[in-house]
Amino acid sequence: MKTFFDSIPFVKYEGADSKNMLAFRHYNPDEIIMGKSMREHLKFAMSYWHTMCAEGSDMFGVGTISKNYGATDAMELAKNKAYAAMELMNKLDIDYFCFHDRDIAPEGRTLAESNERLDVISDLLLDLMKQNNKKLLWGTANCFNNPRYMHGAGTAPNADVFAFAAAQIKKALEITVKLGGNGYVFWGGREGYETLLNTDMKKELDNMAYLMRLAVDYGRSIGFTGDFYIEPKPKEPTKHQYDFDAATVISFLKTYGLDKDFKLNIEANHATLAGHTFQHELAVARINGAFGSIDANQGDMLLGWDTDQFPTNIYETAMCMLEVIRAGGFTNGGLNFDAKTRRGSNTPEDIAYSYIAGMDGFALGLKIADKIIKDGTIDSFIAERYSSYNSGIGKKIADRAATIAELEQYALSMGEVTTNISGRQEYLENIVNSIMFKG
Ligand code: XLS
Ligand code: CA
Ligand code: CA
Repeated sequence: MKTFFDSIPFVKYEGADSKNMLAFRHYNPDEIIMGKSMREHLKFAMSYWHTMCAEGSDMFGVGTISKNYGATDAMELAKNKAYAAMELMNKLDIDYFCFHDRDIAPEGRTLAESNERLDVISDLLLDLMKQNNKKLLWGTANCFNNPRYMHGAGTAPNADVFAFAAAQIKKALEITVKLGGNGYVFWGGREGYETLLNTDMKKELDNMAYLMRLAVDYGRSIGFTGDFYIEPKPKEPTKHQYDFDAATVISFLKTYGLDKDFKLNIEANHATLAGHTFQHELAVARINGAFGSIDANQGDMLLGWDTDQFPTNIYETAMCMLEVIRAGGFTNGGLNFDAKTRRGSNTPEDIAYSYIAGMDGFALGLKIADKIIKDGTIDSFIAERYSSYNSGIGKKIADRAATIAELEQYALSMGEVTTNISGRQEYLENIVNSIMFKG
């Protein structure tokens, strides 16, 4: 097999004391935690778009790292990328990847040509996946990059654009099924609006839901048994993204009867852009039975845009893994590193350092979440905090057996509430610190 990452070794677990920064300190794939290996708990995936494609350009400058893999034409590039992807995943011990249609094969002059290119590259990927024991976590269609999608895809005011998007999604679903993917993502790229002076919001939402319904029906008809996901994001590129946050998306799914087929793909950076914590978004998904998959990254609290940084904040990974465990773990989903190295981190080794940091970050998060659960203080504190619902008037409320007149009678005879107790936030924060850090 052609090789492209000669400076990156096969990364192995060496333990917390290792000085080798091209080794895992905490991610020990075979270590058993709560009855499952870390590999099974974490289900790491590589994002094809950032890792294999993006060259570090931003609106102030061109790329700083080449991702042309020695190719001289677009299809050779796509093929070399597929080989390079396998090599990198092997070296980093990553089992899964995620892609947009246009990440794996370049768009052609016509839809037919684009589809032929997808056939060629997906044939190659299928072979390479078998040889290298790699799996597709989820696929998606890039319905936001091409100028045709300037006003949206499923929400476009132009029916021809809607039809084109539907055709593109149909093909992306076929490729996802062909490669054995267990997930298909809708991230609403340009599904939103800038001004109501030119927008019929109701028509756009109705159309977006209809496109999803068409995708579900077609996907199921060709044997896709996995999960469809919506990935919430509040802004960027449009001012008002329709899939603002988990609660908004769940309400949309229920309104349009799509909640049986769709779960959520929660991205950390999108959560914070919506003014929520990552943990909040995961909890909203979980309590609504919509927890599906995760785009693992982090934003910068000082920047108001989607920086897609590799996740190294251990408080965040720990609280995330606590939610994943509470949700019963991943089924079809996993942890996709929708993350990129900073523009100034521009060598192949930086890609390895970044993934190692992210994987170790989540391995530590998993271990800490396990300790928090075993320690039990947090869970029993929460249970105790609501214990007034276990007896007396509280039990009646919990059983939904109280009348409002009875509650009035109870309140009148009580006089004033004298039973409120401290929420002990700082005490609990210190408990978490004492579990995380032994000094
Ligand atoms: C962009 C999104 C995107 C989706 C897949 O902000 O994170 O990359 O994950 O289309
Ligand atoms: Ca994402
Ligand atoms: Ca993002």
